[in-house]
Amino acid sequence: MATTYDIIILNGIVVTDTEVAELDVAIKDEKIVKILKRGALGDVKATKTIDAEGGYVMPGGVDAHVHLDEPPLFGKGSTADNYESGSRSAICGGTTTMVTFAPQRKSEDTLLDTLRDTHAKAKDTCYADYSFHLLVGNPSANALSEFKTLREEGVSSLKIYMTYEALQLHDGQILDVLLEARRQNITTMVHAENGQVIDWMTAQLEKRNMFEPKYHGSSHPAMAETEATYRAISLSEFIDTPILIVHVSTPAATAHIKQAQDRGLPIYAETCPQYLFLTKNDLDKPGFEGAKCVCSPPPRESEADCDAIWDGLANGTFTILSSDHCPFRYNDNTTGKKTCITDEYPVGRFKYIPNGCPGIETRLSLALGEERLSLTKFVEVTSANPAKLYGLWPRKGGIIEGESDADINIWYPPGKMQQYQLKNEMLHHDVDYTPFEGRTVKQWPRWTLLRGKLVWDKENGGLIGEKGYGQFVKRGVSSLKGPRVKGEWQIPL
Ligand code: DUC
Ligand code: ZN
Ligand code: ZN
Repeated sequence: MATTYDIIILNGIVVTDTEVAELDVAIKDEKIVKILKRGALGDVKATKTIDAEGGYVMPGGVDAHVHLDEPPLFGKGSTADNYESGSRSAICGGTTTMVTFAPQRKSEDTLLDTLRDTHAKAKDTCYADYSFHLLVGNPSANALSEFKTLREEGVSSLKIYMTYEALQLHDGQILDVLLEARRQNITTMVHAENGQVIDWMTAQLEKRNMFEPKYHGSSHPAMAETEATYRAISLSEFIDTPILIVHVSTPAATAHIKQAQDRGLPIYAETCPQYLFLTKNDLDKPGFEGAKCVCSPPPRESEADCDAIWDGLANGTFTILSSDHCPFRYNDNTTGKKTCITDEYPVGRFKYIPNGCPGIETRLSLALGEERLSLTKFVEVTSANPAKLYGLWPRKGGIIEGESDADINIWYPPGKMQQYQLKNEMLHHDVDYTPFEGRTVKQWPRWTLLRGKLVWDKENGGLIGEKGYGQFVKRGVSSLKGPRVKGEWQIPL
């Protein structure tokens, strides 16, 4: 008997990280089961047919840097989005898989409790598929001994910090983490900023009564990122284990990364829309407005910095483009940006502004709409590479017959979508602003599928996916390059 497909997508231009082609796609039981030249599917039966009308058919977005339902870690204030609102916002912007953080605090000795608690926050509430990176605040002997179990539980990456009082590890602790990560085939993400430089600059600025949001930028000089990036690369090279430097913002840090990659080291890098679209001018808005763009590292000096980051995406220095969705409400003086305003400090105190911006819903559209990356590069950095780097490939991030989940974005055919100015009220997060307010939106997913189910239909109801449909996805080992030398690490003599 002939197969009845669940959904067929006809007349699209399929874009993956390696090809752009006129192909039709058939979906059954959550998977992509057939991909044929346009028209070659013939007269098949399908429960639903989508006519892409020449629009791009791309893998669903994979956003590998998302903060949801976190306690205060980066200044005063806690994240506005929980797993429900954050994953809803993800789907409405075409991100079908998100990897969020499970944060272990310095006062805790175990990672497995953190993992269990984070599972409880996400279970039955997500619209998008999800996984977790462990955020290691205390690499105690016990925590290190749990890396093996993390792998068995499908968690193959973790993040560490070189700054923030609540999280900063010293170099010896970083080496402990890297050595055990190497043993267990775990990818370590590093927040590379020199915490002592930031603390020193903060004290200097406060001594001079400089408290406004714009001084957040001055307190995080480019040098603090450049130095820490070089140090992180050096520590990784010493242990010979892969790292990913998160949210890179400066041309100088980018150059260190490129040099390391050119030497064949397994150094990966991430950047984020903040560093493509925002500059110091956004921090320097009148009054307290600049707090909306306080994130770390901060938006840098000028458009030339943004251009260097775009170039790094285009030339492959950056492996992935993530949102670093770290949402805090603006008009909120108990958990949001305004927690730092008091009678004594009417302009706030930049050092207490919670660091982070929302952006899970706008990442794909803003980056695609700019048309500065080739189509295949766009898919590579927003879907395929995050999936490969974090052990989700080929189930996520690709359109591969018989292998990939049917996670798909169908975009508007070029020229068909009416352009508009972005407004926060159009978004689905639980935040009262977007740092990208007023930007021109030139593209948006017209339809989004998650595991074969239509979850977003822009013109007919918008969000039609259901809370709880999103599942935890167990991850394997990174399919990008690992250590250069196999076997146990030996002390270099
Ligand atoms: N680092 C992040 O990755 N997210 C928000 C704050 C920070 O410093
Ligand atoms: Zn960070
Ligand atoms: Zn982050």
